[in-house]
Amino acid sequence: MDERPAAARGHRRPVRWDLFCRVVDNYGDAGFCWRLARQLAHEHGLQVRLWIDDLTTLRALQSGASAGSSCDGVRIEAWIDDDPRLVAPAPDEIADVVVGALACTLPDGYRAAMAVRRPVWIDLEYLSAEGWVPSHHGLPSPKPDGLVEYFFFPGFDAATGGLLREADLLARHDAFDASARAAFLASIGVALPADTPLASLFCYADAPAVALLDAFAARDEGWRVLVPAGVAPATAGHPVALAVPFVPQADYDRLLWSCSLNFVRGEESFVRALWSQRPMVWQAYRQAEDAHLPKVRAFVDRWCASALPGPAAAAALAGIEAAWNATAEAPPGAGPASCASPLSLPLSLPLSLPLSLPLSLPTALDALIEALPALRVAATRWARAQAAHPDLAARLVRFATDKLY
Ligand code: TRH
Repeated sequence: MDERPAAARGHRRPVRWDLFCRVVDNYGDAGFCWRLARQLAHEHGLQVRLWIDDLTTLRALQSGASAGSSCDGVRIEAWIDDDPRLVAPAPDEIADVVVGALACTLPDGYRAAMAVRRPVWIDLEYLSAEGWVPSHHGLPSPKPDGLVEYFFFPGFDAATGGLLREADLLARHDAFDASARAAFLASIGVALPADTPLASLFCYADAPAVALLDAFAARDEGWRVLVPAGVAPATAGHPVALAVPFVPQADYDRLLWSCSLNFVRGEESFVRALWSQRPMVWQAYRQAEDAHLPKVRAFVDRWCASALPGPAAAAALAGIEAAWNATAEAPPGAGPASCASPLSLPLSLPLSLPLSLPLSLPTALDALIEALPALRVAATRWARAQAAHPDLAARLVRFATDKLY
């Protein structure tokens, strides 16, 4: 492949980008789009409009975000169906690149005007570590009016769209020293001896959060678990829990870096936890018929195959992922927070834990804590190696430039 910049390859540069975001629920849609929009503006010098249908959710992540204003280099627009700029835009109001984030459907009027303007049109999909992703990434979907929509899949290897990562992320991580950590923790109201083992908890309402905190409490290291406001309300008052504010998105990395273990969920916090170089446990967004479990399995397999934590730590990660993502309807005989559907591991790994049997959450947590040193080394190895590859925003810009008509 010709690796020269687009201009050197004689391509014109797509400068105006429209990013459409429908907030289905939670924070992930807005969080992913906001991070991408800022990066396209900051690092690629693009003119980005973020059309979003739920500004309240965006404001939880970025204070001051309001419709019709510029924030952090991005023009924020309220996606309102009867906005004349969406109902009947002039062709030259259509951007050079139009991104329907997370498979959202574009507004009809805007979509009709695209037939004249002929922008690059990208359906930016959900992240998955599953094996089918590389063969679907970049596929065209030709339309009757001659436009082509391209599927762009985030992912974990070179044949996918990659993962979002700001250019300075690892440098900011490395500069986050003990005094920066103490200052950050103080800013969110955490005043504890510096050697207190800390975890953070971001999970869905159906996670066995109280059982997890009970399992931490049963250990003797004095673990404390930071629980952002609005997350796992049933843990309020638990002796291990420490209530902290739901921090702005720009501070969430610092929360992850302050802990030696992070529980995350969805896709956006999951990717940030991967870059945090700390061991983490992921709760996938639950789907009908347990369709999320193959995603968890694929992630564990892929991560262990590239991070190389060693067999015992890999087994510990698989065990906690299985226990934490188990469905509420456990099989007869299994405890409430046990592994209903054991996850597979790469066949090359000799297992040290009996993963064919359901693991209780306390057993899985004990094994995980034992494995933390190995997982931390592996997490750092994984992040350093991955950071050598272009991130999602860079791959997206390159992809769009190559597809210009
Ligand atoms: O909020 P989520 O559960 O979002 C989910 C997923 O994206 C899922 O795939 C999608 O289909 C569903 O929504 C509709 O989890 P996620 O993706 O981790 O997004 C959380 C965002 O919130 C992320 O940008 C980090 C941010 N965050 C903060 O900014 N401050 C905080 O204190 C916390 C806990 C999170």
